[in-house]
Amino acid sequence: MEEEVKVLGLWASPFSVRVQIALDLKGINHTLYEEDLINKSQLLLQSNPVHKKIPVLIHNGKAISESLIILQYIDETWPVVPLLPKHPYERVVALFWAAFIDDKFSPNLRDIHRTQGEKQEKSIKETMANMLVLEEALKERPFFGGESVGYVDIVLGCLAIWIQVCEEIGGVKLIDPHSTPFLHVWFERFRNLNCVKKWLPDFDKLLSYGYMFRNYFLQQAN
Ligand SMILES: N[C@@H](CCC(=O)N[C@@H](CS)C(=O)NCC(=O)O)C(=O)O
Repeated sequence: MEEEVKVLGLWASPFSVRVQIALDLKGINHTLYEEDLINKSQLLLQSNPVHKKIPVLIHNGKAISESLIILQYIDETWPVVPLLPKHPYERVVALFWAAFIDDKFSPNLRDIHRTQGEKQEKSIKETMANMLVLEEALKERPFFGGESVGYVDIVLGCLAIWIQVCEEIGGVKLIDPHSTPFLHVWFERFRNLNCVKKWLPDFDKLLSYGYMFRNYFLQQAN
């Protein structure tokens, strides 16, 4: 049967890029429908009525929301090149780190981008501490998934270009060859994979986009 695979997403969204990379790794072609987040499409509102957020994967007419859940769906639907380990313990360890990245790491990183002054300084400190936690979790392995790229690599790797944007905006080094040497090498390894480099946003383009949204959020906060 001919598969119909649509992604409602946005080039700059790390959550959306996660889905594109996972599909690519599995050798599944998709069509990206770029969303305007200020003026969301009817298709997005109907497909994700609870959160009204991208990404949404629409597979043969069925909609799946939330990037971490979409990655699990992709992994189970197309088991070739597994993302999550089969062993129950290793599997929950990967899910644990993905939850840490989205519940703790990512909100602090986002605040470097969206805030200034004391609030920004606090989020920089917390992000630096979280980077050390992730450095310890990775250790000397080539990937969080072991010898090859896996679930946690995709979850964190898609945020790494945003980490670089936040380094520029916050005037700080977060992925540092001295304080986080394993993460530093890991990110270079990850971004150079064929299934990754064609979907990761261009740094300069993302930086301009980041500054535009930063100004918007700072104005909203006043
Ligand atoms: N937990 C969600 C987060 C997705 C998310 O934050 N999407 C943003 C774009 S990066 C969005 O759609 N924002 C629109 C809005 O909040 O109205 C996931 O992992 O899919």
